Amino acid sequence: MSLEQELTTLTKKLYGKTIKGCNNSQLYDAVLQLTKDRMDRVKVLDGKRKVYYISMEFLIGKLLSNNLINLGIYDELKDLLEANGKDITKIEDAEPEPSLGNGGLGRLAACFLDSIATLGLPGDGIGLNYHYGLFKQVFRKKMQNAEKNDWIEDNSWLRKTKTTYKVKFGCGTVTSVLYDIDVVGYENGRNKLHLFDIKTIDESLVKKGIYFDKTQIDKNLTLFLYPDDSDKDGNLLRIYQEYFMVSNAAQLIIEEEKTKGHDLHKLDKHVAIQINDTHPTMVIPELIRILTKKEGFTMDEAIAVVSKTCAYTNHTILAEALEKWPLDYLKEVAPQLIPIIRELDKRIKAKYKDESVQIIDKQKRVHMAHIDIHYGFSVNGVAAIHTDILKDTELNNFYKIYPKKFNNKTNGITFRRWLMSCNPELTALLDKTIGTGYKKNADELEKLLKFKDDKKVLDAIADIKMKKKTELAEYLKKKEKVEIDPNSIFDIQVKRMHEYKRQQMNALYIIHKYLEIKSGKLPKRPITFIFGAKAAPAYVIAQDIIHLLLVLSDIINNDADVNKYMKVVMVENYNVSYAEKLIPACDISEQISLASKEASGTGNMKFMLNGAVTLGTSDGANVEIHDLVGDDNIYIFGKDSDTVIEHYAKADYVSKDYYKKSKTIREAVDFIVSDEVIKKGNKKCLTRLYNELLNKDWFMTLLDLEDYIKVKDRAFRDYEKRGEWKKKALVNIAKAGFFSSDRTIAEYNRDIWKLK
Ligand code: 26V
Repeated sequence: MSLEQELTTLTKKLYGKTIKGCNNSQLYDAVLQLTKDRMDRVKVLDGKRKVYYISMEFLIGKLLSNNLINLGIYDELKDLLEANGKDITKIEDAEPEPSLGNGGLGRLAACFLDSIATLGLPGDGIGLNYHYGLFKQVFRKKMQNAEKNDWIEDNSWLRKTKTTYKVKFGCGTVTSVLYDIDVVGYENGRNKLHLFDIKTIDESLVKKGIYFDKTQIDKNLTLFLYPDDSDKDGNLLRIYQEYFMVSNAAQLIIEEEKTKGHDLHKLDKHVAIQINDTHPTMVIPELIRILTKKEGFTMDEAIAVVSKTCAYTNHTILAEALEKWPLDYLKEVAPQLIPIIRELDKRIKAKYKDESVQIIDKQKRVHMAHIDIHYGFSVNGVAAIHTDILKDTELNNFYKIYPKKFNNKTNGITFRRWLMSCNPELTALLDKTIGTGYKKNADELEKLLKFKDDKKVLDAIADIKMKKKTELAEYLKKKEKVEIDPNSIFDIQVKRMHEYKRQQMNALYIIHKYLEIKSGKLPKRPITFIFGAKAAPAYVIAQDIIHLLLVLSDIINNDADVNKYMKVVMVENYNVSYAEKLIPACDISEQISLASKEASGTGNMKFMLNGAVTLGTSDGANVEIHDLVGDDNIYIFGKDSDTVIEHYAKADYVSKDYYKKSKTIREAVDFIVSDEVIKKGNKKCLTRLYNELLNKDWFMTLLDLEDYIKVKDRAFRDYEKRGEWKKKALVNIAKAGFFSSDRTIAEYNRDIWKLK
């Protein structure tokens, strides 16, 4: 059947209408069904060994266009719809964005699933089906409000399966149900994303905003991702979610192995389990428990085989994100795991006296990462500098014990979504200029370097940038009610709101620029500063930074003397779909974390691939971007990670010293609590932020502020040398091939999973 016949049959069946007669939302339903039918026909990937990627988050974004691209029918369908007077992008708009992730870790998991299938490797994701996922961000009175994100519709990518398991908690047993989402690779086979839910979920528990009774586990377990964990009930719920996820994962993996007729004593020959950060760590004791209690293994046998099956990825060195659960909490959630965890701890204590490598510490807290490192076969960081910091500092004592377990896997991004889907214009230009080979082998992007002095190609890239900036300006006008000038420089910082990412430093630059303009020093070209970020609901200072940005945007955008030269836009509810519009339109990519703190970053790679130039610190994958593009094609500033780590070790950073020394810094910081700002904002929030910067500044904003201002001003000046800037854009695109997640996954497979 032709695509046209197939779609018409569906529109007739679903709505009794022709393609022309359907509206966009009806067409979305029909195209969704068509895509699912087509995916059913794609071969299921299999092989000797299979990887299970267990993660609390899968930030998959909308799936329609990605799936159509991977099935190879995007263009055909687009033309068919066009012939019927329909616009495929309008149909894509009808899809709700799944809310199953929070930030980099979750988006990475989604890119990885795409690449695993694209490389033809057998590998499924395992996670949870959060009904309201991560909260929806709404701005009211220039503050962030959190609302539930109701993303699941009757018709969706989720397929309810017959699989159900029992999960036993200290407080009783719940029954799970499994939903699957198919994952098709780019012109390759099919894997699955398994999302577990509970049968007894009760959405009516959520009364207002994102508040609900945290104690009714059998009703609330899969309502939200990262529910507020600032109190004990919140912590417990988090542990319930984690245990629920891994208990289901363990049961599913063992069932699949038995169905295949595999000997569980050889689990490691057929299965690799990738533990995405410490959240799924309990899969280790849970598997050991099942093998010893139900499958007749001795403890030694179970520990040996599980240790050869599980591998751990570390995504952060931030102390507050490294999970250390009180043993009592674990006991309340999963008492059956306690004897296993104690046994694992006992064996380590017998071998090593060093307290820093033990599993249960003196305060009876269980260090989840320590379980992973001792009882897994691989520990990887996510960018070269991050892995070095793990080896040399954070996990040095473990590295000394297990040097061979440590390895680096620099993150990557799927080019299907972050180039082909979000920037079809650039994709078409690349196809025409260097051929289509780069889609399967991203290194071929380097062929573009031959055109570094080709005015036609350079202008074509610049024209595409202008088109994407114009499209974004139109979108922001509708969505955020703000008018921005596509001829201005688009300077963009989009990522989770966190002090270590230093959005507050960008805000201080903006204040500095505002004061300069007020005093008559005008920039050559207007600048549009764009932010997008959600702050964890319990993270007060992060909320304050959002407030400051919204207040600045109000003051600046409404000041007739200034708004000709600069504007500030904080977009509401930044998510994957927003990223797909912002990233292709960006000129300057802000990657300004305090060196040593951003494990990798992946936004930096997406911006680069779309021809933006990075303004960043020597942190995470910025370091590798710098190495690839060279000094001329990136703007690096600030203190390096060694210096920062030394400041922490010596505890000698005093932000007030920097404030006292520099008039520029003083003026910018003081402005936060000036009458002008307080008048437009909330005094308590702004004063709290001011005091934080002045008296604590844990992430050393003021340390790098002057250098940031200097280098950022240089970047803005260089933007005026248009010919040279266009070359920078071209080099960034050409060198982005290394950051394809196909490369990353090939490395995971070569060094860790060994699937084929
Ligand atoms: C996030 C949150 C946010 C809400 C409150 C509780 C909580 C606990 C844990 C986490 C996970 C943080 C780990 C994370 O997302 N790391 C990021 O991983 C990316 C992929 O490797 C990497 O590019 C980023 O640099 C790193 O920050």
